[in-house]
Amino acid sequence: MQTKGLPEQKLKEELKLRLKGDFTYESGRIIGSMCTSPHPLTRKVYLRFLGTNLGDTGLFPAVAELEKEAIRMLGTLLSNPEATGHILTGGTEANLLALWAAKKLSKKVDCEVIVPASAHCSFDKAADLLGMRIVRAKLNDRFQVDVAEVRKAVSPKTVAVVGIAGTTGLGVVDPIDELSELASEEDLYLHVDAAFGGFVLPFLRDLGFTVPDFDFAVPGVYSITIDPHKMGLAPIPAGGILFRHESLRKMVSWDIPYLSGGETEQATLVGTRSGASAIAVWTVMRHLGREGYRRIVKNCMHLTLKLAKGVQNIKGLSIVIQPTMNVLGLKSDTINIRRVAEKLRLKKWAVSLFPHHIRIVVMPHIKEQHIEQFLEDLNRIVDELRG
Ligand code: 0PR
Repeated sequence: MQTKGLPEQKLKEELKLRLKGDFTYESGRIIGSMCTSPHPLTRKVYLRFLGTNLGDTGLFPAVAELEKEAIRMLGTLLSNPEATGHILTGGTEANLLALWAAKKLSKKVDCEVIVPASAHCSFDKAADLLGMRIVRAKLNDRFQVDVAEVRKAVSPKTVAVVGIAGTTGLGVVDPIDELSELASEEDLYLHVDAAFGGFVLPFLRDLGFTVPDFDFAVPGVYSITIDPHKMGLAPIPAGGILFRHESLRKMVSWDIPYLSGGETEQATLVGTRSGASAIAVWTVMRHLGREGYRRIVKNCMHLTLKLAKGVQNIKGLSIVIQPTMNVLGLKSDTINIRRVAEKLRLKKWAVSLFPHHIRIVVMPHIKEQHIEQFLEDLNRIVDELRG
């Protein structure tokens, strides 16, 4: 840090210059990310309440009440208005809290969690931190977790099973009802990671798509991750954890007696946390309503299907699986998909690369013309590589 401070104008100019090379959502070039441009209204409320702290709820009881209401809205969306939980830093923290609650509930020290092979790396981080062994169960040919494999993996040390509603790589939904049956039989905690799918599946169902039960409507589900900073259009950071019963949330709750607002409790990994996130989630959900999200999801799905069709018309390229939501996998049996991704990146398309496929996520900032430009470039690149 220099001794003398710099004036606002100079810093603004410097920031503009320093950051101008980064990608922006508005350009449509971020086509492999699960985040998007926050809804314009959330920008205003976020800034307005930036200093509020949900780590000291005695000082901000009204913000805490809004967080409860936001959780109630999320719970209602996921078939359980009685669910309790918090707005967190993201899906990583939510998945960590779920496994933490499962471990504490089981009272086991030496324990295991079974996750699908497709599970997000946040489960590896959580298991490592919590001293749990993570067991990855194989997928079936539809890229869902194979429930027979999960059954085989159950041991006396197993405390929890995880199902995913919208996998990171392909947006696939695991058979949550079958996992629930298994978990109930074996008396295991079932957590559903709907970080991405939670803000997509209920609206797809409204639109007439066939959506299997994946939420609290399935009786064995103990907790769900749902991230407003993905398809919820809330600013980063805004993840969400929902527990079926308050008693589960209490598993990860700590009494903090000394704060300036008086005695409080924290059931999040972080202590100090901005109330602006919860306020932004509350605001955007009330502003868009079910109808607003339905419209957004309809458009994303329309463009995803258009892209899927376009890809299938390119010789040498195919889709990994018919998309269930606005996530699409691109693969090739004849050309190296890594080379395709490299060339797309050289053309400034920020795609996401998995071991055997390119992942495209058609978020709300992606418009029709972006899909058309992308398909044009993709066509040209595949042509070149085919030689
Ligand atoms: N669960 C699932 C199913 C996820 O896909 C992710 C992240 C998480 C949990 C963890 O969420 P947080 O990152 O909020 O902790 N999925 C994306 C991914 O890793 C996140 C992402 C976001 C990727 C923005 C790229 C990007 O630009 O692929």
